[in-house]
Amino acid sequence: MSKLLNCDECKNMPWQDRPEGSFRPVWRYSNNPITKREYNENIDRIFNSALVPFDGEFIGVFRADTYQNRSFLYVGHSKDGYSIELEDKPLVLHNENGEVLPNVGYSRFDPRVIKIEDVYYVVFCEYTNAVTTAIAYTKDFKNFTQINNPFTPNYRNGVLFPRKINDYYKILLRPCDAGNSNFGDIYVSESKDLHYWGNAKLLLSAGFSGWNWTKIGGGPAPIETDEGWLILIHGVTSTCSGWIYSMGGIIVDKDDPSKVLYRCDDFLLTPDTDYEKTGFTPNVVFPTSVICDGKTGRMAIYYGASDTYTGLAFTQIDILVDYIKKHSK
Ligand code: BMA
Repeated sequence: MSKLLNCDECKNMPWQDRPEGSFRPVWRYSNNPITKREYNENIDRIFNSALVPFDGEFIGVFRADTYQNRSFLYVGHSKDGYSIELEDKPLVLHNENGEVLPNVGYSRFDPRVIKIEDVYYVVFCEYTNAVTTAIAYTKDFKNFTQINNPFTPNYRNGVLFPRKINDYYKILLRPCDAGNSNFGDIYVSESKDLHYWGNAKLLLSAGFSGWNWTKIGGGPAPIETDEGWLILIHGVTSTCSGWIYSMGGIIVDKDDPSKVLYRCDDFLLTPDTDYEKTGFTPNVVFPTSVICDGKTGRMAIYYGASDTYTGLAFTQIDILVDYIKKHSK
């Protein structure tokens, strides 16, 4: 029976038992999606967002797209992990010199929130001159400081590991297509101080199975288990009717996370319901955060559905790890 490591108890996390007769490793919340369209007069769609336990409730950073199709980051609150209330205004980011960074409204999206010791890091895609990965940090979700340019352009889907490994912060990065490079593979890089990154190693290439022929990218923060780091990813395949985004999973070595131990050949979740198949971008399941309960091994996975809604799905660490190992090639 696999176990979660370094994971606190989370008594009030959202949960539903696996439906009777189901043989799939991940099951959807029966009342999905948890965010609906037309949230308020400014925000049309909330998706690809990240929640964490905070003061007995939940808090997070949410991607909110407007009626002009611009993306903003908002802090949001949830008492129960199901209903979400966004703050009135987008979050404000200061750079390390204390200056407010301009928020032009098409430039910040797909946040992940990762707690390392007592600091919450928000890793997100930022579009200024070109798209890249940005890192901001906060302790209170009121004051956010953004690290000054840790990466050159063309890094996407950055995800920090939730603790240092052998004294180094580690990050998963998925470079973008530059026309002549391998499009959509995941690398792992390391840093002593979160500012200067290096020693990048290829972790995983797209195309290891039919659901990820086109590209892959990191999902929620890696989850520590007694088998190694469990990493949920998204994978994209190309069809006659366009791209399909699914969720998959791998397990990597606990001391050297560039070493893949298990690589699940099957997708874990793929678009199937109306809210995943129709919306602003059809056929998208895009996992971005997981709340875990260290006591029971329960996991609640938040994912963007069709770039329009927030979906919630459940699994249990022993079921998921067993499935990944059994279907690994
Ligand atoms: C990716 C990102 C995500 C989006 C996904 C599907 O490249 O832009 O924000 O959810 O495509 O459109």
